[in-house]
Amino acid sequence: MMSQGELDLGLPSPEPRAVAPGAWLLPGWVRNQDQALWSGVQQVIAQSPWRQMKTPGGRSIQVSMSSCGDLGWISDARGYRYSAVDPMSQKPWPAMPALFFELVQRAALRAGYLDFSPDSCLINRYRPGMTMGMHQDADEASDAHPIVSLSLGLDAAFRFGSERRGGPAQTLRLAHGDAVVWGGESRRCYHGISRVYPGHHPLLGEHRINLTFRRAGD
Ligand code: MD3
Ligand code: FE
Repeated sequence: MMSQGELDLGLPSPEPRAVAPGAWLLPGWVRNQDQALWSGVQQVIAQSPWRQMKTPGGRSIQVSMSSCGDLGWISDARGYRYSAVDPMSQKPWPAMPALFFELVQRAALRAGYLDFSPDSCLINRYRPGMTMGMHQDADEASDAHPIVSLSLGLDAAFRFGSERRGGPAQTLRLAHGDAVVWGGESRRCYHGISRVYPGHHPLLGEHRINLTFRRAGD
């Protein structure tokens, strides 16, 4: 029985699968909320549209991006950083939908991270053929907090290595509805997307969408 006032998110509670020290895969964690998540993404995109940002070196990033929450990750000629305003509109990013926060905080809790409160959600959109090169996430104020990622749509091959560039790496296939919590020792490991599998997803069509939640500010 649910107690009064409790929200039934219909969550499956899969056993977390250890993928690296401090990192946990929660298979299908958000599969039952996929439509609500997608409508949340569309609401964000209505205010802060998909865009292809430029690297500091002037190349166009293939993956289309947007953000919600207090801080959004941006890249331009001046570098990589978090910004409180969307450079396209000069206005604050859309608020993070309460459902996003809830699902992700619960995922972190399930993986053993007790007080994760993300202030940033980067939304990445891939098509088959797009990749994201191996990199570290190092633009956040502190690495004490985990990062939580949610995958929707087409499957992807996710590569993760060690804290050293070019060290040994493993591949994890991420599917629609999967959550991954990256904390502790895994927080600074190199990672990237080596492949998005072609196909047609009933909700997302020819796309993979990844939502990455971080505590970027203090
Ligand atoms: C492991 N995005 O936006 S999410 C990124 O699927 C990014 O769009 C990928 O890497 C994507 O920076 C991967 C999973 C992820 C995110 C951050 C991590 C894994 C991580 C940070 C440290 C270790
Ligand atoms: Fe990353």
